[in-house]
Amino acid sequence: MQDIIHRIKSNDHLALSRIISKIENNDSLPDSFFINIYKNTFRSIRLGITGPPGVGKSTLIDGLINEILKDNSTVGVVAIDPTSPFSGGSLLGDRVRMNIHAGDDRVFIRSMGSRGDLGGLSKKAEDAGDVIGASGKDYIIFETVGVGQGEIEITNVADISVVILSPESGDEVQFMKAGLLEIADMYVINKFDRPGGNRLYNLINSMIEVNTNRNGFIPPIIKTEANSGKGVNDLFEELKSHWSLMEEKGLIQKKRIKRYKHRVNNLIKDNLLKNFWSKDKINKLDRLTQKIDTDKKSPHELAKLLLSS
Ligand SMILES: Nc1nc2c(ncn2[C@@H]2O[C@H](COP(=O)(O)OP(=O)(O)OP(=O)(O)O)[C@@H](O)[C@H]2O)c(=O)[nH]1
Ligand SMILES: [Mg+2]
Repeated sequence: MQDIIHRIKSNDHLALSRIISKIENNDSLPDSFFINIYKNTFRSIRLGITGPPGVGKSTLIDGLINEILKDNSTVGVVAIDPTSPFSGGSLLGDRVRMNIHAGDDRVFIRSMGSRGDLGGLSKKAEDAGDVIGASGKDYIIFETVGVGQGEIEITNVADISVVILSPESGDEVQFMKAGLLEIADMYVINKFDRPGGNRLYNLINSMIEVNTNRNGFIPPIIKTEANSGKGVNDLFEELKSHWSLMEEKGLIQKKRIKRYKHRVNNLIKDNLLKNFWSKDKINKLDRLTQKIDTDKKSPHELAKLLLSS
């Protein structure tokens, strides 16, 4: 373990990949691993990029990677696919990107599938973020397809959440209803070359106004054409200044504390549950649930019984 920790801290991408596979597969890593790397994890800026399928998230992230490199910084990308039970290491598009940057120790790209467990995915993403952070990357970008509640939770792993929409996605209102309006620190209208960009801009603008963002400032809206690269530099500059502004107002710290508490809470929950379910209790649950038809015992009663046994 000491060896792999050392390799991660020296930015060995193979070691990063190995450990992230373990995280993805639910192979338990000792607490000492996370304790050991923690001090190296929090200098990275964590960006969440969320939006409907096909809106141009990956293309935009490619552009951001170039901007980050031009800025003499380094980056790790985690593409999270909640729809795929497992990624096998990479999604098709991401594999292409990985090849482009293969051998470049400034860029680490990785996909993660859900293994059918959306709830656990944000924990995995957060752990993977820590591993990448420990390698010393300046930025960590999480790409997630956002349509439902589970995905929104994933966006909570970021310091800044960017919501991407496009004029052609057509489901932008639906999408906003799903709660993304509450989490967006910034909006991007990608595919601005397509008709309807201005209409979408006005729509988002009016929705932001009625919602007056919880932290007293209005999320910017950036227009991009990711496949030609237009606007990508504006987006990067805006991200940097938004980061400074949020940090100055203590909002990054606030988010990080919230995330920290959430993680502690989940770790305690996992730990308590693991200790709770002894063989005896599992057997007891199996036995008692055989007779639910005749016993008519409510789940509440059964839970109480197990808790007190
Ligand atoms: N016209 C136009 N097409 C774009 C633009 N940006 C991306 N595309 C195209 O849109 C398609 C989807 O782009 P991706 O970057 O894969 O989109 P995504 O949001 O990552 O997709 P998923 O990860 O599958 O949800 C590709 O064919 C891109 O070339 C743009 O600004 N304008
Ligand atoms: Mg993508």
